[in-house]
Amino acid sequence: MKKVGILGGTFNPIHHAHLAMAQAAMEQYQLDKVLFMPSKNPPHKEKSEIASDEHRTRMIQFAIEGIPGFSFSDFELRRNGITYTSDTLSLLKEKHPDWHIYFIIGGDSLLTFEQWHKPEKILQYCTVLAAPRKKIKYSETKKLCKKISRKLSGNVLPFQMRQQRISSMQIRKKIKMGEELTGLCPERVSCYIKLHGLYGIQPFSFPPDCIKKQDINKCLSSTLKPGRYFHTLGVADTAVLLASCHGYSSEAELRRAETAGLLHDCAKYFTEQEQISICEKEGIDISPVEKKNPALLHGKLGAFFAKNRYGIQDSEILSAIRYHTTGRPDMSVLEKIIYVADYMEPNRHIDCTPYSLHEVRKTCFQDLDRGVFMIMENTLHYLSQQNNVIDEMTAEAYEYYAKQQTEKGE
Ligand code: DGI
Ligand code: FE
Ligand code: FE
Repeated sequence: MKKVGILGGTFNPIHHAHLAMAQAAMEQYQLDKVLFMPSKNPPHKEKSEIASDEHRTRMIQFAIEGIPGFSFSDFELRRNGITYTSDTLSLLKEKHPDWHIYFIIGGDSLLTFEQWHKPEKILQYCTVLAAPRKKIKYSETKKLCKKISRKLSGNVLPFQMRQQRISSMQIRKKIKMGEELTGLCPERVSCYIKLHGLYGIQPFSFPPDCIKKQDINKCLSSTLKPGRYFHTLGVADTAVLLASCHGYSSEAELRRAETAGLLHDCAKYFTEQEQISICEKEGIDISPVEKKNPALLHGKLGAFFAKNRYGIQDSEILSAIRYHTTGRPDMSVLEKIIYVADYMEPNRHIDCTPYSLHEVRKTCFQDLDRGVFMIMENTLHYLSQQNNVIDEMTAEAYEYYAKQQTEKGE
C-alpha cells in the first residue's frame, strides 16, 4: 500500500504552517507523499474574501514546488456541488484502491470533528492525523484522538510539530494593513499576492523608468509556470546574443532586447478564457480569429501588461512584445530579434519542417531576415498541419518576407 497524506483546506493563502504540518506528518508517519488539495469556495465563507480557484492553485503550486514528496491535487476543485470530506475520501479510495490515506488536520478541528458530515464514514476510508494547533496542545490533541478513535471506532492519531502562530486570516489582515508577510508565507506567494492585487490590495506596478531586471525576474518567476519562466529567460539571453550579432549592440539596445525577451510572454500565466475576459474588460480589441484562437492574444495583452504593470514606456519594446507571435511586415530589428529568439531559444525542442531547428538557429545568427522567413515558413507548415486558421497578420508578414527572400535571391 502506498501511504498518501491529504492536506485539505481553502489555502487562502497557503502559508508556512501548512507546509510545516505536511512535513511533520510525512516524517512521523513515513508517508510516501502529501497531496495539497484545495477545496472549492465553501458556502459559509464570504465569497469576496476568497481568492479564485485559479489563484489559490497557483499559490500552492509555487509554495510546494521542488519540495520532495509534496504535490498538488485539483481533485476537490474539479467536483461539482458541495464537497463533503467523506465523499471526497470515498471517491479517492475508489480511484486508488492501493492507497492508505492519511487525512491531515489541525488539532482544533478535532473539537468539531464529530459534527462533520458523516465522521464515521470519513474514518472508514482513512486514518486521521492531527497536529497541535491554536489552543490545542500536543497532550490534548493526543487525548482527543483517543476519545474520537474509541467513540467512532476509527484511527485518529496525533503527530507533533512546533506550533506556529500563522493563519490565513492573519495574513489577509496584514495585507490590508500594508504590512510585510516575511516569515508567514513563501516569498513567491507574497509576491504573487502583491502582483495580482489579491485580498483587496491594489495590484502592484513598477513606477515608470525604474524597472530593474531583478524585479522583473521576481515577478515573472512568481507568476509564470516554471517551464514558461525558463523559456522566458532563454528568450532574453538569446535576444541579447542576437542583438550583439546584428548591430543592435549599444548598451541601451542590449538592455531593450533583454527586457523585451523577459516580458514577451508575461501575459501567458492567464488561461485563454481569462485572457479573453481581461481584453474585454480593458477594451482591447479581439478579432474573430483571435476569439477562436485565444493563443494569439497574449502578444497584445503582454504589451498591455508590460506598459501598465511593469511601467515599460519604450514603444519599441512594447511593439516587439505585441508582434512576437504573428510577426508583421517590415519588422524593426528588435521585433525580428524577439520573434526569432522566441522560436530558437535553447529550451525549445521541436521537430520542425521544412527547416530543422538547427538550421534555423544557425541562420538567425548570420542573416536575421532569412531566419524570420524560415520560422514563418515552419509556422505556416505547422498551422496547416494542425488545420489552424492563419491569422491575417501572420499571413501578411509571411507574404512580405517571402517576397523579400525571392527578390534577394534574384
Ligand atoms: O508563446 P510561445 O509558446 O512562446 O510562442 P508564440 O508566442 O509564438 O505562440 C505560439 C502559438 O501561437 C502556437 O500555439 C501557434 C500559435 N499561432 C501563431 N501564429 C498563428 C497561431 N495560431 C493561429 N491559429 N494562427 C496563426 O496565424
Ligand atoms: Fe508567446
Ligand atoms: Fe514565447
